[in-house]
Amino acid sequence: MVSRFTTFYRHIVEEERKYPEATGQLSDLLADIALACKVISLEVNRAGLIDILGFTGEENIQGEQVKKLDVYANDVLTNVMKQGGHICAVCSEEEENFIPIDDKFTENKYVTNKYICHFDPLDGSSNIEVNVSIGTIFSVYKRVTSSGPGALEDCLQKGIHQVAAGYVIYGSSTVLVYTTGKGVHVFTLDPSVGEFLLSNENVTIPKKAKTFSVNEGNFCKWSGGMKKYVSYLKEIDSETSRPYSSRYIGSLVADFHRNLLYGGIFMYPADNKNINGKLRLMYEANPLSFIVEQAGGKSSDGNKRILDIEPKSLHQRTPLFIGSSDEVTLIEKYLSEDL
Ligand code: AHM
Ligand code: MG
Repeated sequence: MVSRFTTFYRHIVEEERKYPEATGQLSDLLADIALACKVISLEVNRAGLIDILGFTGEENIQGEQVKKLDVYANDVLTNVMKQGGHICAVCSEEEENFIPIDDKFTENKYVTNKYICHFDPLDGSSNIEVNVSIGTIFSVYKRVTSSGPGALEDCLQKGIHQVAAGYVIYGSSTVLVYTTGKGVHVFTLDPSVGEFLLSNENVTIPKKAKTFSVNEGNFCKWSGGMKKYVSYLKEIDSETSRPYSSRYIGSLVADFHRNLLYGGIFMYPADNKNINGKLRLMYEANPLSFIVEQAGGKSSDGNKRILDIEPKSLHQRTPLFIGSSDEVTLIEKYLSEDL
């Protein structure tokens, strides 16, 4: 039963307690991410008021140097991660290279930082300045090296090895969704107490979709299979509830979240200009794929499971088809007929 007073921290600690070997580092790391996102949420809400949008390097009315929101979000997350002392490297969509972090020395001994964190600090950049929902996406892996600052091999792991993933949407309210591989849980920020409170536990995505989310402006650049599939979704057929509704915000987190709750498919395919699509494997596709699978949905690059892709570089792009499982299976079929 959903309790009004289950905070995010209490939820993750209770999950971790089920594992006697757990040290608590993962709970603390996730709590640090939630803290950073609360700070970002405040700034997103204040952005219009204090006139900081889009003015990197300029002064605000208090005469302080101000930053663009995406730079601000990146700095907040990176600093909180560095201070927390649970991770040996941070990888951000905003940074070209990963940032290695050394082990910490406390109580006269070195403590190995066990985790790696990837994040897209402020996803939906084209919506930042127009007051449309944006979000933060995060993903956590266990290191594969034994100690010291993290190395590239720690950062470049397949999505299947994630130990936690989630996102925060800064919308009509601020919502945090996470998984540690034991279901998908949703929390809503109560600004009066400053806590994320549990609003929905063990969320599952409907198997069938009624909506599709894609940037149809790119239609002329798509492959034949992709064009046929989207045309199929728009045909009339009462048995399969077609035509589907089209919903596209242009913020992946917001489009994904709606589809997660109501059923739907989000697509960002390859096209003849971007042969690997637009979205990033490590910062966007992998974390959302972990979540969708935990919710009973499916995620694919059009041909194979996203979580099985061997990453070659931190900023690698991938086509993405994610959401209700029946729909993702069907688009894979359409795309295979392209070959
Ligand atoms: P960003 O990380 O620069 O914000 O880009 C990712 C965003 C996603 O949130 C969204 O799904 C997609 O880009 C929208 O792209 P487009 O404007 O090409 O439809
Ligand atoms: Mg992004």
